[in-house]
Amino acid sequence: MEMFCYQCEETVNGKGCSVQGVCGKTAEVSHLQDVLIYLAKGISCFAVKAKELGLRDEEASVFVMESLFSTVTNVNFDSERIISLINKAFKIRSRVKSTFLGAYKEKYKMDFQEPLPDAACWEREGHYEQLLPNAKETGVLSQKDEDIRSLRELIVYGLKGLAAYADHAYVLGFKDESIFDFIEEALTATLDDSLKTEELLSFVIRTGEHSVKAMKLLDSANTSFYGNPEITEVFTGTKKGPGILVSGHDLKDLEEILKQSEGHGVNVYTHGEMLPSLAYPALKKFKQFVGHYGTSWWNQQKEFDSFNGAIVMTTNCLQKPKPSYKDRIFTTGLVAWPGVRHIENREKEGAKDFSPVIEKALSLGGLEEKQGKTLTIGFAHHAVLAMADKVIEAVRQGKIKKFVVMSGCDGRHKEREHFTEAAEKLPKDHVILTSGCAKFRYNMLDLGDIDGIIPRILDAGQCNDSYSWAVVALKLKEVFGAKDINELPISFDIAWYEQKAVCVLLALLYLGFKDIKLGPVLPAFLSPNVLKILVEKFRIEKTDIPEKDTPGSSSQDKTKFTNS
Ligand code: SF4
Ligand code: SF3
Repeated sequence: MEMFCYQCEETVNGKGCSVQGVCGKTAEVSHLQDVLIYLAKGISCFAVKAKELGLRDEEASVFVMESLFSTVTNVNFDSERIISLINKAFKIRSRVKSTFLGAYKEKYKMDFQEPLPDAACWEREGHYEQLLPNAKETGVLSQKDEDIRSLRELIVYGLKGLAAYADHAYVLGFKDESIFDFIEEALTATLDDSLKTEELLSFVIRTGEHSVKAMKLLDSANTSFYGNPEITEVFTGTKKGPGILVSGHDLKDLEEILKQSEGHGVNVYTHGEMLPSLAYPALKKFKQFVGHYGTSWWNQQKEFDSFNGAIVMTTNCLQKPKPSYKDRIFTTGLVAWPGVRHIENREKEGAKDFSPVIEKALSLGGLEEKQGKTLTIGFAHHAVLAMADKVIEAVRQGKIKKFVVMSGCDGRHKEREHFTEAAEKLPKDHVILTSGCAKFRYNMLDLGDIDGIIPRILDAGQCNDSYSWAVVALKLKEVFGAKDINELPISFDIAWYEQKAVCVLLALLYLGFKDIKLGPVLPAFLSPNVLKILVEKFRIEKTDIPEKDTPGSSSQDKTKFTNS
């Protein structure tokens, strides 16, 4: 069965996965995800029209958001789960449609007559037999114009990342209706054949605008619930005894695991993107929350194999579980793998039941004591702004010549060694601002500090905490009275893998940053013409490896903020 997906950095030959995903996605799952996104667009089309008549359907908006999130790379690999989402999508689309048609008739005393896009009408309800033979009609390649396809997919992938962040905030009770509205408006725009390059480009930038909103919303949700991250030393070895390893980005899942495992004699560790949770006061207070184990997602098969405890994947990035740990890994939320035990969603006010995870950890005999290096984390905007005077003084005195934002994702490609080498080679007066799992390429390096006060690697947290670097940049702009944010001594070398990084990139473009380096390779979904536009408008460049390009070695001299 053929498929087509080119949404992530590891796509086959930098062109597209057409037989099976490098990520482990089967052709069947790929087709089903295409159908789900198509139906989410159809729901959005009616939701936008219903809102014009003053009618909102929050359940539909949340469903659209979660459908987008479910199709982010390395989230859901389970056909049965996606089919149940598809069947729900048909029901929701039909409900939103009849709400709209009824309200229209009542208002205008006539039936709605305008033509509708295919995604609003496409009907293949049922199981594989009905869905799969027709799924190609809904896929990426159904759009024949490669530039329109490229812009539409750029919007959809940005929306996927944005939806993931908005969903994490929603789980904590934080929502912003303007984000729901934009997601639906933008998905509808990707069905509109009258929209050409300029109009679609404006949706690309507006996706960046709403990405900033979503990251800000999630920042408010996380800090309201768990406090502002504090500068924290993290143990990266293991303690003797039973353990649970929690990976992904969902802090509420982690909080419930910590509450439920208290007093059971089980230690809890973070993996991958969960590392920053050890800096939140309301999470780090748990005595059994002992530290961090391992590195980033793509090392999980090796690292989970040697972690003799229970493992919970709260979001991406999940890889195919090896038989050696398949019976001790659990998924939850939107994450799924066929045959892997899933912790079901919470009912309204209640908590998820993580007792099977705790029982599994206790049954395994536990881990051995192992030493590990200490990591210092917790440099989100609150902590960095608290030491703003010192940072500004260091810039004025020329002790810090440049900040290099090296945020984003990690991945398997060998070219990513560039980020380690680049971090090692940076001049001693350059400070790395990091967030996301990209940091695992250099966060164990001893890069020292500036004046014994400011570490040369400041880790703000998860990929969504890239928001912190926007806050810090805007503060520096204000303090130094810069007219343009690009005058600041900040450069960007963004590592991308999946669609959350697309959301972060679009957020930076919306904020006006230029000369962003993106690597290790440029997205396959950017057609030559669309890439040309992005290069002309935003001066985006591919990260060069490595002698030609040391991050921070921008052609522009940005040293005018020093006193000397
Ligand atoms: Fe391929 Fe990436 Fe799509 Fe997976 S998400 S099928 S690796 S392009
Ligand atoms: Fe990493 Fe998946 Fe993107 Fe949250 S865990 S940054 S790749």
